[in-house]
Amino acid sequence: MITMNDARPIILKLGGSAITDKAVVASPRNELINRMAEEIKRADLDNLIIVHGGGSFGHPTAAKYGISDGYKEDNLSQKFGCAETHHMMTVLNGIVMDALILHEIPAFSVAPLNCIVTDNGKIKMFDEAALRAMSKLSFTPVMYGDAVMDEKLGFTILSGDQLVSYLAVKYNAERIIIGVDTDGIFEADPKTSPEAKPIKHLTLAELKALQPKLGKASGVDVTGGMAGKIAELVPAVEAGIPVTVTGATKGLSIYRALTGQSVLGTVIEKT
Ligand code: IP8
Repeated sequence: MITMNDARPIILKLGGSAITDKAVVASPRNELINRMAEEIKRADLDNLIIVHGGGSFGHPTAAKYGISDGYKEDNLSQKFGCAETHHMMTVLNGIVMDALILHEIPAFSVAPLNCIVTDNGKIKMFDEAALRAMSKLSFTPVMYGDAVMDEKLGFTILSGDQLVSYLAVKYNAERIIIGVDTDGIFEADPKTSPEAKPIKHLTLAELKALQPKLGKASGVDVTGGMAGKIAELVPAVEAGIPVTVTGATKGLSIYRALTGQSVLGTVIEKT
């Protein structure tokens, strides 16, 4: 008999700012991606779902063709741009998958374009059969922010953060870990305000109050930088799922966060 894994999942987001150089189009941070894969392997979890962001692969193409705003009638170049955006994401996903497979993690790539349809930017339909079957056998599904088909807009961009929040609520995740290129959330954007102080803990109410002050992302970002990320995470926090935002680019934060140890960064909880 096959043993089924029904543990609550841990959802790990590898932020686009951590896995790519957002200042240069289509530039993966290979060494960092490999280090993250090493940390994920070391944590040795059998209930992990990974989602990664678009960074300098997805965002520049999506911005160039206005993909988030949807299909403008008879705009052939925009259709090409939508296809190119998805393709760029599959290229980045391939690089992430290379690292995971190299580290002998039983990871399967699951393209959101092929199993999700949104309605005005929000996930409406998710064909979860494959993901559920993978998780039951303790494979690690790897999804990503993607260009997806949308019932109202024709197509749009689904952010990795909306996906993280959606999956967390749907599968009652144990927790969410967001790996970024700063040590968590700061009182203001630390890249433009170096004196900004890091925040260790946020309640949902504090998070909502802070949101307008958070920075837009550095580089091109069609899904709204840290403020956009936080807005997408609210439903998961409301559902009682704790979120840890930590630096993925140095130390062993990903490993430590995955194994439930304290990390430099911000913990967001409902109360
Ligand atoms: O980096 C957006 O995902 P995110 C993906 O998680 C694309 O916001 C295609 C721009």
